[in-house]
Amino acid sequence: MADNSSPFEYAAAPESRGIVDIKASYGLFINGEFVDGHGKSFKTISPATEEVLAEVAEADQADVDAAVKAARRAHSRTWGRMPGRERAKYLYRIARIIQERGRELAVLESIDNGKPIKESRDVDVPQVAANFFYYAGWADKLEYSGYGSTPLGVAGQVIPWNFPLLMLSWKIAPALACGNTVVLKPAETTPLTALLFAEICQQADLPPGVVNIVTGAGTTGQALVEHPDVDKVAFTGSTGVGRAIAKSVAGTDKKVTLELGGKAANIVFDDAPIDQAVEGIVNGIFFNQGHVCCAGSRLLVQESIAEELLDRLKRRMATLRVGDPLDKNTDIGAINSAEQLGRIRELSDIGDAEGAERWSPECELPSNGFWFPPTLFTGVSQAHRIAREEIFGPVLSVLTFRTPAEAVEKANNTPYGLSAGVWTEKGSRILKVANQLRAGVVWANTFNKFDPTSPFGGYKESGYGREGGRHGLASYLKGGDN
Ligand code: TAP
Repeated sequence: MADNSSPFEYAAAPESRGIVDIKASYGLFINGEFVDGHGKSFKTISPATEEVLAEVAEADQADVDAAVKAARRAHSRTWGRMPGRERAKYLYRIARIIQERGRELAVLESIDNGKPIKESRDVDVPQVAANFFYYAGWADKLEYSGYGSTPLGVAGQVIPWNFPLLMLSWKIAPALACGNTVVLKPAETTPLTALLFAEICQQADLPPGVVNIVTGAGTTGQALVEHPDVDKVAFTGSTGVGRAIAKSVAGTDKKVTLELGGKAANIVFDDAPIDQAVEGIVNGIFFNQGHVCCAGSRLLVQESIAEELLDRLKRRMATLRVGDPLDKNTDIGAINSAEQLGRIRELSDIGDAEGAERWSPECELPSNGFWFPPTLFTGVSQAHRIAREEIFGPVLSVLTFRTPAEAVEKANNTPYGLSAGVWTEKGSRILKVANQLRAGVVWANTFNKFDPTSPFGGYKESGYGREGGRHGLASYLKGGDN
């Protein structure tokens, strides 16, 4: 048996590595307990230093079976029968503990993922708590959701490494509010905060089996989504894996939600407030190292202001600090893995080879760990791979346009359809352009704004189904669409 004592301990020094005590090894969280897996284990490392943080169990088929069984039992015996107002109390309790342990969660997230502490502390963790508060509020009001109030049963949820805790909250909070139980697999490179969340479930006295966490690689995820006793599959990740999952569940009666990739256009018109737009562009592509499915990775700027805007953008980029994720002044942290760094380098090199012009401010990168400087490419045409493919890193492709119609045409010229941004002083133009953009979310004079009350999701190869808001309940109730 794995050690069942708290895997993390508070330490005196706030906002430092000492705030969390990371154990040498972790088991799986099944039926309310940390248990050894039957399979192998893998190492999770700090992307900023490459040091091994912990050895984590890799759940095999037998472990996934045990987790699904525990979830099924909890659904039929406790959670699925519990009145919504009682479920709400647990969700509120979890939300409050997340707030209380916010620093611990933020530090651990930054250590395991590489993201800057000011983002994990001020964006990720507050949003995680907000999602649990929001869906706690729905638990006793499901009859007003428009999708009925009958849960599906057991949800198998698979999440990526870019927002480990936030994606967990997007998945677990609505599922539980609706009366489902869950088995969640975090990404292989970022398992630690999901395991700390498991401990929070214990602390909140959540009935055993309502939340189960199975760590592991893609094969663990595959075993989970293909499990015959899973009623609902919720996946966030790459379009390639999403497609494989859609095929594997075809012909079953499982409901499926897929949140996949993106290649968002951030469109700046000549009447836009330029300084504000520059901040929005920086936030759109450099937030979370650009590891963001809805990142504004294609800047479409109106030709008449392109020179001035790029000039200001470069000056702003030169102020960005790349480095230690735990330093409060860091703007851009570590790239999450060697593999992801390889992908970013490869696509950027392809950008060079295709004739685009690469620019990065001078910045010294740490010698250990995985790093990539904030980068922009000008002279990009729509045919270039850096304008078509998701780079998922701090790399911006800049294209220009002359007319609004051309901007819309270029923005929609992508197999993806997750998000877009529009910068203009004209309200009528915002409404017109937003209507023409084929994207699940369109931000106007802002970017990367999230709120638990707003639905989020894509069109085309960005997936289907919505998470967040009232619409997010549809995926977890019998009366919803998917
Ligand atoms: P993926 O490689 O697709 O991995 C996502 C998750 O699926 C991971 O937990 C992964 O495990 C698991 N997985 C891999 N193969 C699987 C299989 N055959 N069956 C079931 N699960 C499997 O994506 P990623 O590299 O982690 O994340 C980056 C991608 O996610 C980007 O394309 C990005 O756009 C997208 N993303 C989308 C959104 C939304 S909301 N649309 C949000 C965040 C990220 P391992 O960790 O072991 O590989």
